[in-house]
Amino acid sequence: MSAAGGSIVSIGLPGTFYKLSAKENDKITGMLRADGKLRIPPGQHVVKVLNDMGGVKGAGNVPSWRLKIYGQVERSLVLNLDQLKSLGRVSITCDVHCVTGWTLLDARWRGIRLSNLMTHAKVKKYARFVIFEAPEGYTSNIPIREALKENVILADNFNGNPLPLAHGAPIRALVPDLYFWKSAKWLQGIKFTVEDEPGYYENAGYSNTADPWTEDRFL
Ligand SMILES: Nc1nc2c(c(=O)[nH]1)N[C@H]1C(S)=C(S)[C@@H](COP(=O)(O)O)O[C@H]1N2
Ligand SMILES: [Mo]
Repeated sequence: MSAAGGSIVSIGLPGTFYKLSAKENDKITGMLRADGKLRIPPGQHVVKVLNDMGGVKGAGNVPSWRLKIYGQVERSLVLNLDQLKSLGRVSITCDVHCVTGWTLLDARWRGIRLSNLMTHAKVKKYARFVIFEAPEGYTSNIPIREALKENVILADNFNGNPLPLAHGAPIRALVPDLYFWKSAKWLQGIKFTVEDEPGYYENAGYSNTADPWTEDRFL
């Protein structure tokens, strides 16, 4: 499969996958992150561009876009894009890992920290899960402890440009340390719950916990 300058790998999903050469990949394999985890989780290979993995799109950055925050919160919110951004934006650089096997290193994102929004909405102490809601019933679920991590944001900007429609404009969830299906594109709502609510992929045979470092891919 390897060729000079990288090989092209099709995995039966939209897009073409420009893989690093084996030599380039080897250089990174074995490197550790600041938290001691492997830079490339087991069974993953590095790609050079963020692939468009499809999904049912929202309307993009239109004036009528709103984000609804509800469930186990003291203060339910319906925010437009300016209101959401006015909570304060951060820049993060992170790696993302798709369960189909690709890893994109050093992706640069800007957005609003989910923990910041949670403070603003006064999430109740007994809430345990966050449910991301997207068009046509696509949802994904993460535990509150994951949601509170500094690298979990609602992203509006990717590599210095407004988030493209294909990647979830105007806002997508970004949960870098779980498989990428948890990072719901075209975000419309965030619901806080006591009980877990497995989402689209979690109900389709994928793992609920989705930890790339234990290859926690399937149920
Ligand atoms: N709303 C929505 N979000 C989604 C999906 C989807 O189908 N719909 N696919 C998920 C999957 S499986 C992956 S791997 C990533 C892909 O994001 P990308 O297309 O920006 O690479 O988005 C996730 N978020
Ligand atoms: Mo995916």
